[in-house]
Amino acid sequence: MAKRTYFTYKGIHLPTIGYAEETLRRTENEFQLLDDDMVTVSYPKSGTNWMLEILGLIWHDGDPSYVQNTIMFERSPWIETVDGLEIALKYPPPRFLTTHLPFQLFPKSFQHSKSKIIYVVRNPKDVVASHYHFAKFCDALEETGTMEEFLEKFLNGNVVYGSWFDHVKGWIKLKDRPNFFLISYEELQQDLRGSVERICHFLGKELDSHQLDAVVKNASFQTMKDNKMSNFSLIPNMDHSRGKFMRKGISGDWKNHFTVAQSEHFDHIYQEKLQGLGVTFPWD
Ligand code: PPS
Repeated sequence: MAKRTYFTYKGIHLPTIGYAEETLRRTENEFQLLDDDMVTVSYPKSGTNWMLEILGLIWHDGDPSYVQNTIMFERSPWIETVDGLEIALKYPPPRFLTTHLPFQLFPKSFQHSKSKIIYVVRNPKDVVASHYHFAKFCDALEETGTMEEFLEKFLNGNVVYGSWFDHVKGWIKLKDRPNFFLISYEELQQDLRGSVERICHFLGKELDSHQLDAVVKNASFQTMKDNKMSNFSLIPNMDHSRGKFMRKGISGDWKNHFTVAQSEHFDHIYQEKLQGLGVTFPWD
């Protein structure tokens, strides 16, 4: 296997596999967002693909055949990746798009568009645990080292897509805009049906109670785990014998990985960095 490396674009680390400076430049400066675009935005490992499954199901009235027959990066391409940008450019509107980009690298055309943003956020400690395991088998990601070493890198923003704190702070600034919808992984877990109803409302899509039930059933962890179009088993550059993308799908797994001292250190930095954010998350 080739040595895993990142390059840096405007201060943000990104994998050399699947990404290129020229694509990032085009995405930021040339890509035209359309008023009817629906963009899922998240920091990696926050429940992005869960949201894509939910959106694909909502858009097809709960019928799972679309998400079972179309791979997730075709359903909702990542606009900052080399292949994703090309798919997005050929996508007939209305488009579902995805990105992990921090706000400052998002397409500038957003300023003049009414495109809808769904921002998915997750307890950063669970993001750490999820990334730590994902990096063991995803060849695009750098080796994490020990949990202690990875934690320091994460807290310093020295990881892929940069600082979690800056990502959240950058995007949360949009929280009062009518085309911005904030939802957490934890809310999806606590009340998936209610969350789906809220997402439908935001998208202006009405579903009857049977259709809602079908979305909830088909977006469950187990159903997604069995869906090869969503469970990453068809994605290249991954050694699936070393781990699974659909790993645990729970909240609080960080407790199995952090020491008490690591958790306290994390809390200290978290409070310092997110002071005055004006938003309370389910894990706060
Ligand atoms: S990525 O690689 O950045 O796009 O990953 P992302 O999709 O953002 O996040 C992956 C984590 O989401 C979990 N997941 C789910 N949890 C509950 N229910 C469903 N349906 C679901 N689908 C995905 C997935 O298991 C990863 O979390 P961990 O903690 O590693 O299990």
